[in-house]
Amino acid sequence: MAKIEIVLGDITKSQVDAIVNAANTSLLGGGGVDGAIHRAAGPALLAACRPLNGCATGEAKLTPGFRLPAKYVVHTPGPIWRGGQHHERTLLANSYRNSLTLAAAHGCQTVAFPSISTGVYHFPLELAAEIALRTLQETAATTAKSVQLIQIVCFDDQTKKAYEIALAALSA
Ligand code: AR6
Repeated sequence: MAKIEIVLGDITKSQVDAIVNAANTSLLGGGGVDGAIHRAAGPALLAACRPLNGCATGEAKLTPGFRLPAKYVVHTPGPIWRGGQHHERTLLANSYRNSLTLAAAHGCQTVAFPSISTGVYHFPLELAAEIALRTLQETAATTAKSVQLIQIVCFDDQTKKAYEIALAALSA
């Protein structure tokens, strides 16, 4: 069973087999964690993303990590929060499930995730943390059994606290 760890930091520095990118459906880069990953990986990452022809919300596509310490980047567009009645919860769960399953299919044993959709996409943080951890735990127990370590890399203390609380609730 995979261990789930909540850490504070910059995901572009993560020494794991795969990092997950909170992308948009174009897969052609953006701000936030997406911008940071593209800057750190170098221009070859954009060149690898172009022929993928984008990605639907909740789906996932994989590229090499290029200059990153991680071997792979799994790109997933999370949902934009539009009030909660537009399948946002299901789509966010899909992003986590599909990303972890794709990384596992490429032999990844260690995978790092950012807090998908809780930045400019405005998904409520506490709800996102609960969905993320429940989905990752379920997926690790079923379709991604080879994964040993899942890290949630939080960029600020408030995000870290929300995931710690959600993890404690899940383990209780
Ligand atoms: N390492 C870890 N987490 C980070 C980093 C980093 N280097 N930089 C930011 N975060 P966001 P979204 C955190 O807005 O809400 C992009 O333009 C950030 O503080 O990056 O899914 C895409 O192209 C927040 O907690 O992603 C899309 O258009 C979390 O990552 C759109 O933003 C997610 O914030 C996706 O929006």
